Amino acid sequence: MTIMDTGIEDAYPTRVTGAAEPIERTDPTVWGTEADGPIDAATLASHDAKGYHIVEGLLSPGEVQTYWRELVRLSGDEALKADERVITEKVSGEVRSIFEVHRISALIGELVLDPRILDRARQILGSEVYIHQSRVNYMPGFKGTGFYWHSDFETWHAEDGMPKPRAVSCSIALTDNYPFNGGLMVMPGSQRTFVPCVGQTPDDYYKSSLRQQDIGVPREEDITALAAEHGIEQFTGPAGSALWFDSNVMHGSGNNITPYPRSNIFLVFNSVENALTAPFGAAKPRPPFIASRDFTPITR
Ligand code: 6CS
Ligand code: FE
Repeated sequence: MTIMDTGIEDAYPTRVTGAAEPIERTDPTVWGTEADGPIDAATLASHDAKGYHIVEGLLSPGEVQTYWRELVRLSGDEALKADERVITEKVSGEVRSIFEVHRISALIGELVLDPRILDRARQILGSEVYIHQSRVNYMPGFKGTGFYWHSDFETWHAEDGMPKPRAVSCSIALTDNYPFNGGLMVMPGSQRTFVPCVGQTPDDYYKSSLRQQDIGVPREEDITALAAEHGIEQFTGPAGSALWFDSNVMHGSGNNITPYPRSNIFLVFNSVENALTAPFGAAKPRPPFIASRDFTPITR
């Protein structure tokens, strides 16, 4: 256990030099109960065990069309392209992600307040919640590049100062997610193991890591061990379905060389009882458009 200069105990030391063994997670995956929201007991138990669950048809086909048109509008907005919140693909220069999209787009901002989404987040996290990060990942056809294996919490802990894995992501598919067009792969149950990553965090690392992450990725031997223990499942499903996944579940996606984009909206909810402190593995925190420091609970 390392005591940070802030005096906060670090239960999940990472960005270490030299080898570091995986750590058993000491925090729950599900913090609320069946009585706290719309998720039934069986689904809650499944999320607790696997670290994720899927909601088919979270958005209606009409809503999918509305949000897809919004994504097309955003990616075609030339003025927005100059904004630091827009991340382009390393090779093709096409739009890869747009961060803080719930503030940029009023329409997407409405999703944050939608009870079908907000009430699930509160139930899983067992508290009031706020948006830690929102983004659109476009994963365009032919040229969309994936995201190597990683735990979101490892980065949010090291670079944003998130104390515990008490955050959950809602990934809403706005295009059909097939096995072959860069669909998200997850290791069921892997959220219960924290895999420290080797390597010091470079200054302003986010300026490159959001295009291609090299630091803060697990060693191949750790990925191999996790895959052997948990297997790999893939989130596939029609546009409108949503994947809710724990901040520490090991996940990644391949490149997309098909003509079919795999575009998802990601809303990341953090518990207001898990507010960011000083980074646990970086010299200074990342900017608020990547890791919000407004911990005001979302209220409808
Ligand atoms: O660094 C981050 O916050 C982002 N990186 C990845 C690969 N997933 C989570 C998040 O969007
Ligand atoms: Fe991720």
